[in-house]
Amino acid sequence: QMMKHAWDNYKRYAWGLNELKPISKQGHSSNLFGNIQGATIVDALDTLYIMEMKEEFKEAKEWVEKNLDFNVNAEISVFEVNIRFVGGLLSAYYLSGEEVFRKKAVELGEKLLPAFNTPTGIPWALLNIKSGIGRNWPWASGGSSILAEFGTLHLEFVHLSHLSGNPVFAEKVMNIRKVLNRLDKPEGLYPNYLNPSSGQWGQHHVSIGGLGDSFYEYLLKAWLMSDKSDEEGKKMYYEAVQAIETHLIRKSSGGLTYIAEWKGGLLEHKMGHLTCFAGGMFALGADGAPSDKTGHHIELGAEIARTCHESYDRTSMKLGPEAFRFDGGVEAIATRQNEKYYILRPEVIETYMYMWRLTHDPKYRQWGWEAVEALEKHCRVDGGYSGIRDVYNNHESHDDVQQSFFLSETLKYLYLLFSEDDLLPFEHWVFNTEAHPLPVLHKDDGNKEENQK
Ligand code: DMJ
Repeated sequence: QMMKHAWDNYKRYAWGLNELKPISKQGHSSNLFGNIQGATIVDALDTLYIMEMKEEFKEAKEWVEKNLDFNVNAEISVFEVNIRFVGGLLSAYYLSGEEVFRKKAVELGEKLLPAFNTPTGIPWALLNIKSGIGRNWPWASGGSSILAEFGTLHLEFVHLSHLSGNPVFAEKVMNIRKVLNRLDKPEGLYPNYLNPSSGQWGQHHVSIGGLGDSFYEYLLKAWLMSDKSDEEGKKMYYEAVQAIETHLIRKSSGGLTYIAEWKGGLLEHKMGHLTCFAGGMFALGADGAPSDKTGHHIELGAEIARTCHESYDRTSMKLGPEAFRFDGGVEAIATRQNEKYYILRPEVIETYMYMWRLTHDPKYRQWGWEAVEALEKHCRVDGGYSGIRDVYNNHESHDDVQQSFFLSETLKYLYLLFSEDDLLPFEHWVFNTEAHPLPVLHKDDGNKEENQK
């Protein structure tokens, strides 16, 4: 019903546009997608499919067939378009088998290729998909590309090669690894900034939240998606986690485990909402950890889940802030006004879903239900769902945006949290960072296809 409310209102007030403004009841355009349109439709396709909302899926598919157009003069974020559009189309294809989604995914993948035309092959952050000219965010350290952006293309690009028969996509992302493996890493950590021309790190800032997060997620998932044959991805993941544990993970005096940020060797005792995905990641990776560490990685996941739940529980609205701190006498609380907002993000619920699947401890469903109640009470409005400006206030000030990831991630992870484990089982599916499920490429898949021919 939550999905229906979000979808129906998007359809009523913003159909074909990127996102919905649920208070002003009109479309919302974000410059992340240039003038590519329909972000909510593409992001929501697989959620509609999984929830068996057949009519809605059909109308979404028809829109994609008739209107999704990449021949536009648009400067886009390579990362955002990849995780939401390429990822959304790939999942829709694998779930439904409808050829249109495969075709559109490959077409869009080809449009993204000029982003890799840099001296090192580390892609630009921004690309004009008509001219093929790329550049980086003007705010990024010394013209650098961002770790979480160029490090979050791997899963989708491996599938693009698999589905198109063209190795170029996989080659591009394998080269990113090669560049990273040639570089010295400070204390074994990966800085968030890398210059695509010189191939050198920018500022030595390290984060498992914004600017770093999904790079680590994709190392683990690349290994899982390869049916555990990508040994390089596996090694890079477990070595990175080791360095994160040593240098970034700390325990507060009140006993809460958190992941701090690292700035040139100094710790900032702050954890972002985005960082909360790491609980699920640690638990998902527990199985592949050295045998004496399996329980430890699950435990780490459980501790991060608990800390992130506290960040929700310590607000008036029971929804978590964008960032919370462990200094100046506070624990798991936002202290700065500009960190008190909640924009319908999924990461905490994502971690509950992984923890539930991997432990079946009922508290994760209880915590998920608390989030449902809070969303219904504070974010649901007549025209859809809106983010909140200050979760510590007793009165809602809505930000008037229904983010597309609310439909692709937050609602999907909630649905999975309350479903049986055999809906998208982990042995066969990995979720991209926008919660789009991609099938594990089993080692004998190639032979199977050969045999079928
Ligand atoms: C989503 O687009 C993805 O989850 C991404 O990895 C991080 N930010 C948003 C959700 O918060």
